[in-house]
Order: sequence, then C-alpha cells, then structure tokens
Amino acid sequence: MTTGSDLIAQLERLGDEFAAVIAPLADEQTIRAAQAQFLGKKGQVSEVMKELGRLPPVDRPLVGQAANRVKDTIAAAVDARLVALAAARRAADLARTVDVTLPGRPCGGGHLHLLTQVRLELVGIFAELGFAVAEGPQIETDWHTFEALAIPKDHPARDMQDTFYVADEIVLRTHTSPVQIRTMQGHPPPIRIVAPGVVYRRDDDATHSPMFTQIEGLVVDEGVRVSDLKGVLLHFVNRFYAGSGGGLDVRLRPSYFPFVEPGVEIDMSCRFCRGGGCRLCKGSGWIEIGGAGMVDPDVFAQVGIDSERYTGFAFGMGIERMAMLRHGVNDIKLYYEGDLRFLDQF
Ligand code: FA5
Repeated sequence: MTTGSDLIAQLERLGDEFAAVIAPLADEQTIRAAQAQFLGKKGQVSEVMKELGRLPPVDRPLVGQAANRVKDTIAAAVDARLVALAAARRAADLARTVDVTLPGRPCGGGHLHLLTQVRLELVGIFAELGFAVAEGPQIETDWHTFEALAIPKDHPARDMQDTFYVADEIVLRTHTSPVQIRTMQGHPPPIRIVAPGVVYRRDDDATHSPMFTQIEGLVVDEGVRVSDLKGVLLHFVNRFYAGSGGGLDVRLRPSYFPFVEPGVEIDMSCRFCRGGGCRLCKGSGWIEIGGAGMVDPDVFAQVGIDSERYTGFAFGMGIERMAMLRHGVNDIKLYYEGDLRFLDQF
C-alpha cells in the first residue's frame, strides 16, 4: 500500500528529473512544453497527487507541502534556465559585434566624371592659347539660338537641330553658338573665348544623345584669317589626341553652316575601325567632332561689329564625341548610365 513517504519520495524525484530534462533544452517553447508535462493538469505531478485520496488524512498535509515544494522547484528551474539562455544569447551578440580596434575597410575615393575631366582638359588647352571661358543660358531665345546666327524660321538648317520648345520663341539651346552672340553683344573685339556647356536636340543613337555637351570657340580681331582657324584647330587636335592610341588623322572638310563663310567640318579618323568603316562612323571611316568657319559678316551685322574692320573664326565641337574617340567609348549612352564599372576606368 502507498504511503505518504512514498508519494513524497516520488514528488522529489520528479523535481530532480525535471532539472535533467530541461538542461539540454535551448529555447523557451520546448522548456515551457516540458514544464507542462510535469505541472499541467495531466502532468506527472498531478498523476502522483491522484494517489493523495488513498492516504490517511493525517499524512496528506505533508504530501501537499512536498507537491508545493516541487512546483516551486520546477518554476525556479524554468526561470533559471530562461535567464541562462538569455545571458548566452547576449554574450553571443556581444561576441559578434564590431571590434572597434580593427583597421577600417578602405573606401574607394570618387573622381570626376570622364566628361567633366575632358571638359576641364579642353578648357585648359584653349586657356594656354589665351582663350577665356564664357557661359550662356541653356534655356535660350529663338533669336540667339537661330535668328542671329542667320538661321531664320524657314531655314532648312533648323531641321537638323530640331529641339525642345519651352514656349514660343524660347528653346533649349541646340548648340553653344548662341554664346557667340551674347559674347559679341557684351564685349567689343578683340574677343577670344571658349564656351563649354550642355545642349539639347531630338537625337538618339550610338553617337547622338538628346542631351550632350559642346565646346564653342570664338575669336574676333583685326586680321584673323582661315589659317589662324586651321592652326588653332590642328594644334588643339594634336594636343588632345597626343598619346591616346596614336595614329588618328584629322581632316577639315568643306561644309555649310549659315553663320560662317567658309565653313568646315572637323573629322577624325574612326578609331573603332581604323578607317575601314563601321557602325559608329556609318561606314565612312571618319567621325565628325565639330564644325567651324569664318564668322559670316551677316552675324557681325546682327551684333553691331564692323565687318570691314574685324574678321573672326568660330568652332563648335561635341565633347562626348571627342572623348569617345580618345578613350574608345563605343556608345554615347555609357556616359550617362552611371555604371561604376564604366566610370571607374577613367
Ligand atoms: C553645330 O552645332 C554648330 N553650332 C558648330 C559650329 C560652331 C559650326 C561654330 C561653325 C561655327 P553640329 O550640328 O555639326 O554643329 O554639331 C557639332 C558637333 O556636336 C558634332 O560634330 C558632334 O560632335 C556633336 N553632336 C551633334 N549632335 C550630337 C548629339 N545628338 N549627341 C552628341 N554629340 C552631338
């Protein structure tokens, strides 16, 4: 027959067993499940307590006290185990944190965009020749962009520079040539300026972008001749392309711009096909980098400069195109995509 001492011994054993059961458990959920197996309604402690009714009443209080002690022991074991697990987690977190005494990871320095580098270099080459830098607005009047440059409304040359109209008579400038007009309006000769800047056209292919940059040049003085224009352009091309793969030829091809007379186009031999003809040079072996010519007397008349006394030359070149040829960039879009694998090469 079961005695009070038997039950007390069983209860104490359960207390010891519980400690062994939860020792390997590592998360709260399984620990709580084990706790329920011992203390729940159908748990092992309850099973033992079912025997209580068979004991003589005098033995019951001692067993009841033993059951309470076991419950307290189990609850304390659960608390202790949870506290220990939390402490272990915290210790692991701390072990994972940054060692502030480690040297930092190197962070690559940035640099100027290729087009900015090239622009500054171009300005530097012209500065050596005594050119100052001039600027003009990107949102420009139709008059400065076209009319004053002898391109009236019905002139076919407008079609080649189809652009974005902001309002009647206000356009996104299609070239930097309006800076010629603003400069001549603001300064009497002698003038010797370059004007780098952003321009806009309704263009889009491997060598044409709707937004691109040009650098304009203007020289006005007494006795300025075509040979001066040629000398400046050839000097510039030789400086800019010196040491860049070598072997690029330049040619000045007679061409028409309404605001110069005579006019030329400046072509460089195509470095992508070495003159054989390819997609980029449209099979011609040459890539046009800009236009140039002697300032037309009609333009001088628009800005009140005496064309009997003064002559001048002007040029306008595409900075993207020039950089494509020097660095072997075979698609103009690469400049604007912001891909570091491209940009980091320069
Ligand atoms: C002009 O823009 C004239 N204003 C140049 C000029 C100035 C002639 C002074 C005479 C005197 P053109 O449309 O050819 O000319 O453009 C000049 C250069 O800009 C081109 O040779 C090319 O290098 C570049 N270019 C033109 N359109 C684009 C485009 N959509 N994307 C990138 N580059 C372009």
